[in-house]
Amino acid sequence: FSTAASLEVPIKPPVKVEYTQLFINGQFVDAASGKTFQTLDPRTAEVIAHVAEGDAEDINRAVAAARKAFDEGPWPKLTAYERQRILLRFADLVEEHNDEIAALETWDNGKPYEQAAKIEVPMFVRLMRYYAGWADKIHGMTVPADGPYHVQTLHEPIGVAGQIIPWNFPLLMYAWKVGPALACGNTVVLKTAEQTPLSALYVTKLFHEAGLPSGVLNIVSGFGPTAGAALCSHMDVDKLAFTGSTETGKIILELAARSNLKPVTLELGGKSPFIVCEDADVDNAVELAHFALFFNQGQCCCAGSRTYVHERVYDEFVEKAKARALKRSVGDPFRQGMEQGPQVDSEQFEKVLRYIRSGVDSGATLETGGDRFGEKGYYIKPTVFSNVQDDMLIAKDEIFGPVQSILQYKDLDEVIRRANNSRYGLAAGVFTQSLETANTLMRALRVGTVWINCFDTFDAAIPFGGYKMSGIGREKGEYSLKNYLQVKAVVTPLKNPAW
Ligand code: TXE
Repeated sequence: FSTAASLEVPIKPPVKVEYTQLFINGQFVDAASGKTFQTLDPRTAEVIAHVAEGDAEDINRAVAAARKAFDEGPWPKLTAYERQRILLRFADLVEEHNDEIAALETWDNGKPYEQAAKIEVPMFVRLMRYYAGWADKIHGMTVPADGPYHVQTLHEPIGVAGQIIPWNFPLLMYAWKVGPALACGNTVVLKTAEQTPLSALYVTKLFHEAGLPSGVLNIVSGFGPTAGAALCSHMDVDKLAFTGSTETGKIILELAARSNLKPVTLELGGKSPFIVCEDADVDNAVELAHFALFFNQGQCCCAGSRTYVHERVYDEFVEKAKARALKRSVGDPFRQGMEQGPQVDSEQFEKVLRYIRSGVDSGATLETGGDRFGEKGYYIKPTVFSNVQDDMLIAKDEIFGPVQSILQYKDLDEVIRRANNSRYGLAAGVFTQSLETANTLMRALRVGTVWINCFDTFDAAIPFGGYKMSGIGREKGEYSLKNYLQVKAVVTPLKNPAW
């Protein structure tokens, strides 16, 4: 790993924090309670800014603004082309401010600046342009019904969407949620994660510079049990979308059911298998499996966190996976060439270290890592376990950190059974040169995404979501629009009835 000494003097982020208030009805405002909370720099645990802390009263204000913008216009009443142009202008503005936005994201979250600047902000722009493209292509159908009737369907926006996002990809989660909701003509109240409130406020200001009318998109920073729960229980919210833990997903579904039965889409945790087949080129498999797990400090819902390796290549794979982890550059995420920064906060940091201890205690072999990196902040050494068994906690639970668990298998039927034996079903990776093996696995795995000889390929058009306890519904792609549209059937007799 890169030297811990380099962490002592953190690089000054090339951006200032300009916006820390809530954004309601087109304006930055303080929380009704006047309260604020601290957002911390995960490199040092020092305060970056004090951010307005929204709670139920602010959610009420935000929902009222979104309701008015939906019921009285202008948003759903604009032509689809006008909405599209605003989304496109917004994408252009974000592109112009790429580097400041990336710096805010890195500062608040700890992810490598190069990743934020070269992958995530450009992907945000791509997603917004993708959804802008849909805005004027949403239409219903004519339906051939029995009898003398003309039958058509209208695809209408649902209304006010409540959206709750996590901290691992604050900007991309914003784009996945806000993009389809607004393209379909809904209005939105978005609650950001308490760990990472800053980038959403910055881009929402740009959205209004691009011409977004007041009240259409409202941002409430704050905590889950207060602001988040109030949004989920609100009787005037017509739809919920959530990304986060499976535990919180259950609470959200319950709050929706107990209030007004609003429909809910959930994108939850995972424990994705990455299957290295016996014919695999080991060097390439090691590199891809490493990326599949360690990307974004291991804080990905779809991380390839159960690395199943065929017994024929197992020993070689373990040795090379360890060598690759030892080479991973860990350090200040603003430094060039860093592959890994700190975990997002002390809670996640402690959680990952607890799982590492549990791996050791349950008898897995700690090949490398296993401890914090440096003295300050939330850095963790890239960690590799071999000899992991399916019943160990590190093979069952979502660790959400830089901890690779390698398991051995003998044949395809066995690995299919073991890979599917999970409460999760978000994604899977398959590494093989055999088309037949790829096709067998692709059909047998009960997951929402199968990446064959690739991983984390996230195009705007590719749907994403989970089987089983990894979620309900799909985001991105055409499938995501369904979450934000109602279907109205309209039946008209062909002639005026005789009465
Ligand atoms: O998640 P929470 P946390 C997993 C990952 C991680 C674990 C815990 O394993 O270690 O979850 O992370 C809001 N009503 N993922 O505690 O609680 C909260 O404010 C309404 C996987 O951060 O699910 C935040 O905005 N909202 C994941 C959001 O939910 C509530 C990404 C996520 O927080 C709420 C993040 C409540 N009662 C964590 N309680 C993924 N799928 O990518 C919390 N929130």
